[in-house]
Parts: sequence; C-alpha cells; structure tokens
Amino acid sequence: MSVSFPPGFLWGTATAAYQIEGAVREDGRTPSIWDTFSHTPGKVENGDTGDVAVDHFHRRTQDVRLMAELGVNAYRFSVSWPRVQPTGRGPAVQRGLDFYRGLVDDLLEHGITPLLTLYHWDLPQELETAGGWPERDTAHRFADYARIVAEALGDRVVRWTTLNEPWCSAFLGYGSGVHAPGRTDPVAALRAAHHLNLGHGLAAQALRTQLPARAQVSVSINPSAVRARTESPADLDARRRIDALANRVFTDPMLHGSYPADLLTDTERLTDWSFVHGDDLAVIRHPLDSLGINYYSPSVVSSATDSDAPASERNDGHGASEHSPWPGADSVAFHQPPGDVTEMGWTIDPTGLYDLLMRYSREAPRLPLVITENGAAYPDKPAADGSVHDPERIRYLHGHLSAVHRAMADGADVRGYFLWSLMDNFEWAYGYGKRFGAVYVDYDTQARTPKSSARWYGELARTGVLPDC
Ligand code: GBH
Repeated sequence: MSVSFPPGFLWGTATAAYQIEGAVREDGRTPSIWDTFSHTPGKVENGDTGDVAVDHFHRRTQDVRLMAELGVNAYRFSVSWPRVQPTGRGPAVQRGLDFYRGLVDDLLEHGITPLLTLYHWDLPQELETAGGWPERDTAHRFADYARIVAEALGDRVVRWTTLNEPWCSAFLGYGSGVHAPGRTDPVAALRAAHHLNLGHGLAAQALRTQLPARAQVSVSINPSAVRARTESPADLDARRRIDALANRVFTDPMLHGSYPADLLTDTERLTDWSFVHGDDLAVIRHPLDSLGINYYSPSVVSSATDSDAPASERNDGHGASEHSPWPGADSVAFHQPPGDVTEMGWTIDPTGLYDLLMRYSREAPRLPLVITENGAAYPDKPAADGSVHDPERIRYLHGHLSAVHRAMADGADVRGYFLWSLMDNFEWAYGYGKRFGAVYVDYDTQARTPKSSARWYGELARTGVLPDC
C-alpha cells in the first residue's frame, strides 16, 4: 500500500560546507580544523582533503538548478565559519557572506526553503589553537558568529540550526580523535560537550535577539538508537551508560535544563563537571521551534565483562581509533546489529528511526521534529551509457520513510525529511571513497549525474506519495 505525507511537508536534501565547497583559500577564508586535520598525513583515507571537494563554491547556481529540476522543496546547508569570520573573531568578511546570500537567493527564486546550519564541524583553526571547544570562550565566539550571520541573512532565512551533531564534535573530535581536531582526551571531550551545549544556548539567544519573530531556531543531534544485547541487568546498565553519553548529555540540558545525574556519577573519576557554571543550564534550555534528528543505524551494547558473545561479533565502539569516544564507559562492548549493512558497514534498520521519533515526541510533546539527515553509502558506478542505478539506496530510503510515516501515524509530529546527501562529497575521515549522494559526482570532471534514487526521491517530493517498493 502506498502512503501519503501531508501537504507542506519539507522534502529536502542536505550538505555541509567543508564536504562540498572547496575554494578553501578564496576571499579571505582561513583554515578550519578540518583543513588542518585533512592535511595531516594518516588522518583521512587516501590523503583526501576538502581543498576542491565538489567545487560547489563555484557551481552553486547550477547545483540549485539541479535541486529544482529534481523537485525537492527544501535544502539544508551549512555556513563555513572561517569563510565569514576568518580566525573566528572580529568583523565579518563581506564576500564570504555574499556567497551565502547568493545561495539563499538562488534557492528562494526556485521556491526551495533554505535550512541554514551555523556549525557543521569546521571550527576556525585559530580558535582551536586557543583551546577549541574544551575552552569556554569558544561558546561565546560561536554566539558572536551566529549574530553576524543572522544580521546578514535574517531578512531571508527563516529556519536556523545552531549545531550539527555536537556528539561528533565532542567525542569524535576530542575523544577518539577520528575527526578534527584529532585530540584523544576524555576530559577535553566532556568539556567540549558542555561548551557545545553552552554555545548552542548562547547562539540561540543571539539569533532570537537578531532575527524577526517568524524565525525558527533548532539544533540537529545524532541520537543513538541504542539497544541492550540481552535484558540482563548488566547489559541494561551498559545501555543506560551509552544513552547518557550519546543522547541525554545533550537533550537533558537542551530540553530539561539539567545534566543527567547518572552521567555525572559515571564520569566522576574523570571530572567533577565544575566547568558548568551557575547560569549555563538556563541558557542551554532555550525554547526550540523544532528538533533535528540525524539517523543512519542503531547500536547494540552489552556489558564488556559479562558478555558471552564471540569476540568476532564484539567491538569496542571506538571505530578506527584505539581511543574511546565514550568517556567513563570502558565496561561497555558494542556489537554489530543483525541485518544487511551499507558500504559504511552500518546495519540497515529503520526501526531505530521509528523508536527515536516516538521517544522524542513523548519526551518533548509540543516540539516538532525534522529528520535533518538520513541516507546511505553505496559503491555507485556509472553504467556504459553514463546512467547510475542505485536500487539499494532507494530501498534504504523507502524503508526509512515508511518508518517515518508509521511514527507520524502513531502521533509523532514530523515536519520534514532531508536526504543525506544531495550529491557525493568529502565523507570526512573516509575521504571521497564513500558516496552518499542522490546525485553522482565524477571527481575528475565535477560532472553531476542524478542517480535513479534522485529521480525516485524527486517524484516523492513532488507528489508526497511513497509508492510500494
Ligand atoms: C553525519 O554524521 C554527518 O552529519 C554528515 O556530515 C556525514 O557525511 C554523514 O553523517 C554520513 O556519515 O562509528 O561505526 O560506531 C554521522 C556520524 C555515523 C557518527 C555513525 C556515529 C556510529 C557508527 N555518525 N557513527 S560507528
């Protein structure tokens, strides 16, 4: 049975500045931590960098036209902080802001709703040199930057997002070190998490002050759909610990104005959390207009000490790093969830998305939800005639959109869905080897070719009808 989504539903694609723009030295842009990291040997597969990426900085108008041709009605992009405020302090660079003003105008001209994300991981290197997110001052610098962008684009952008996936910034950037800036210090990671929360709250305040009343303020998190391997008390406790470090460390202060008591206890051997100051929690609990949810795959955990799983089915949840992104949770083992995987090795399981949507609709009943990222990497290759067929991606999207529809039928207030990604791009530590795009990019010529999933998704966006698979 085909199902319908409501009129006005946002059907978009998503990207991030460093993954697509290139032009890293143009118009006064200074390096971000991702320029530094990707140019450090051994950090990114194949030595890939975002120097050129998919040259979106020079192809912006053509890329927007492509979106319009596909039929999507929304686009989520991020602003490169070092492009509009080099070094992260002081006055804005007008030509940096002009690029985004031009992008937004192109979108509006085609009736495409822009969703602007202020921070998708590209901290100005100079702020990292001054200590980065583990330092409190970075949160204040972020609020200043938010004010600058709001001043420049507040007349034409309605939907604003502060941070993308603060978990990745804090725990992959400062804990496991597989993301920029590549530090591996569990205390720095926890401090970073708090200062990202604080930066979110301060930036949200700055946006409210600067923007017209119709503006909408949001944040995009990557909550973990974390399950216990068994119902044993030890495995349930492992689940609780990871839920605290993956999810509640952000959503408790943002939605409820407190840090989880169990998290403070779990991490007490590392820190007393005295970096949380008096008013911080009131600042962080800023009323939001929606919550952005990025979802790819669920997690399964158990107690490491209790686990009787064969070692081959176990991993430590560290990814490629010997350092943990889970401070204070050394007693937890991660397991590959059952089911088929994408090229990332991530298990395909739409139930995880359903569960998260239901969880946050219960936890924050009046807060609309937007799926700000969902998608899959596959080893796409053009056929002899140049076309690119990706039936696996269509199946992935179909499964997850069915789960979204089911959650809506069960009461979740979901306002939109953004496919990650508009086009193949720089997949962080994996470089250009992993393709998430609905549009294929030939990295030699920069030619764009919509894959069959792009056609399929455009049709869905135009009709609002999810056909049978
Ligand atoms: C998002 O990150 C990003 O916002 C986006 O820029 C990126 O391109 C996209 O997803 C695709 O990766 O480490 O094996 O235990 C998602 C990052 C991926 C981090 C899943 C946590 C857990 C799986 N998340 N990962 S694993």
